[in-house]
Amino acid sequence: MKETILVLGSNGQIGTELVTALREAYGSNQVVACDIRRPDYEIKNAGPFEFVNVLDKDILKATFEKYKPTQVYLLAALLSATGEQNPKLAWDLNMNGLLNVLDFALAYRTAKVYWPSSIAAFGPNSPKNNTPQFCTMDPNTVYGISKLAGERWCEYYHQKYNLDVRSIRYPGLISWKAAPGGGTTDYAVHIFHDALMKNSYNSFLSAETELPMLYMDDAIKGTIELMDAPAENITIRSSYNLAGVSFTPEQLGAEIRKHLPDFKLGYVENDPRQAIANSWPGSIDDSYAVKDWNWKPQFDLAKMTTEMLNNLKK
Ligand code: AKB
Repeated sequence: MKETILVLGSNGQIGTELVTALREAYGSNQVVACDIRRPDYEIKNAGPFEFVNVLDKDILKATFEKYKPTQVYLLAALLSATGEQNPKLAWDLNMNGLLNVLDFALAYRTAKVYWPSSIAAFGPNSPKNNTPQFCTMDPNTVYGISKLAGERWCEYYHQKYNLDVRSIRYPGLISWKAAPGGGTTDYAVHIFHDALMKNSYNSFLSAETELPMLYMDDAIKGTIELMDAPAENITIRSSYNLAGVSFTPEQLGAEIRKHLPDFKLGYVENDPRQAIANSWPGSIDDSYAVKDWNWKPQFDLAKMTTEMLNNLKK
């Protein structure tokens, strides 16, 4: 069957690379990039683009009507740090955007829906190390609350209406092609840019703050592998834990110093993102993803650091 794929929120950190990967796999014209703004970068394998605000039901409906998508990826969201600056907007976009898409996916018989959750769905009373798939989840950011609620809605639509919705709890995502947009893990991208430009960086998270992270190539690979897995293998319909590599700012700084020996890493105190990071896991148990769809990341800290520096240098 010929696939037609909508990527909603295509201009963001994930969308930018996911659209390219999906166009390579399915053909440029089969993947419709949708966002509230035109992309300001040159898209490789350019294909169709639509202006879509996921909160505008008329436009969203018209887009489903026009393309009758077989797969939809909903990536439009406000992240953890930006969400705290505008909690009501974060709730509205993250929650109502999801419900609108789930409803149109049902109405237009979309075969598969992808929606990302996050490690932000965990909270201060979740186990910190090797955080399991099932445990106490008490997020204390609006973003985290919306992700946990969204997970419950995804499972609900699957159980009640048999909608094939799939999801991953992304850790911090590290990429060089598109900038991250307002998250707590963004330091791990900014550090590479500043290392190359200024040979120094001031981290807004403290030296010993360990967080789970994933290189973007692995995130895209995992996302497409999950979407390609046979439906009967998918045992988690809320959202899968996914691990890549866990590190602290200090460990990342030491790795960068292997390439740039004079790199200086300083720390900014009292940044509000520290409290958010403190409420999140340090590392993740992703055994369900390993068992259900053979998840295996390709990038460790050393390989990721080399790739980031080499690509940003170009
Ligand atoms: C954020 O920091 O808000 C995101 C996330 C972990 O979901 N990168």
